[in-house]
Amino acid sequence: MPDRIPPHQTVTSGFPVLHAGSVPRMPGPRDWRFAIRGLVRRPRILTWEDMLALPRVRITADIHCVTGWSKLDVTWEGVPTRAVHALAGADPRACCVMVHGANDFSANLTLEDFLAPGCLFAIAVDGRPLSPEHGGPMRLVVPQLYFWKSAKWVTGLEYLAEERPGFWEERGYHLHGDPWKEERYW
Ligand SMILES: Nc1nc2c(c(=O)[nH]1)N[C@H]1C(S)=C(S)[C@@H](COP(=O)(O)O)O[C@H]1N2
Ligand SMILES: [Mo]
Repeated sequence: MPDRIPPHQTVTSGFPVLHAGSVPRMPGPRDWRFAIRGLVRRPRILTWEDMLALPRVRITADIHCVTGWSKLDVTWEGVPTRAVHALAGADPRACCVMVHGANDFSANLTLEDFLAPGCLFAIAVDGRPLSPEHGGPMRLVVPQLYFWKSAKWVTGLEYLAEERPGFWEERGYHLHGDPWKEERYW
């Protein structure tokens, strides 16, 4: 499958757990919140109920981690990023988003990448609810980029007029992160 595995990646059958810091204790369904702010016409705070009322999709995609492992055919279920985006009414000046996660995590994305087909806020993987280690109750999944962009334990979304580096990007990871171009570090 030479066309399927990006350069210098090795396929694994396991599902490694990787993140900075420790697994946060996330609020339960009654207290969980997701803030949409920045350059939007309708800033808002979504509850878990609000999120679950949005459309759902299921996608199957490959994971490529910048540390060199790839995992093929992972099925994710959740809310398409486009559905969340539609709620906010982005200002035309917004080019980018910062996706925020617990423990001050963040990942920057252009709107084009954030809204690419297959991008979703996942609540389940391979038919089971997301475990806390893998970002439960909800994580972002951006299948076309290295997996560090797929923020776990999401808490919100910020629309920006200029791209700004997120957590790993500030620590030397590439601003974009295309595995096919090996945009690993900069
Ligand atoms: N909140 C948060 N999300 C994060 C990270 C992190 O440190 N904090 N690390 C990223 C990195 S570097 C990787 S490789 C993937 C790992 O996801 P997994 O533990 O489900 O395999 O999560 C990404 N999302
Ligand atoms: Mo990573």
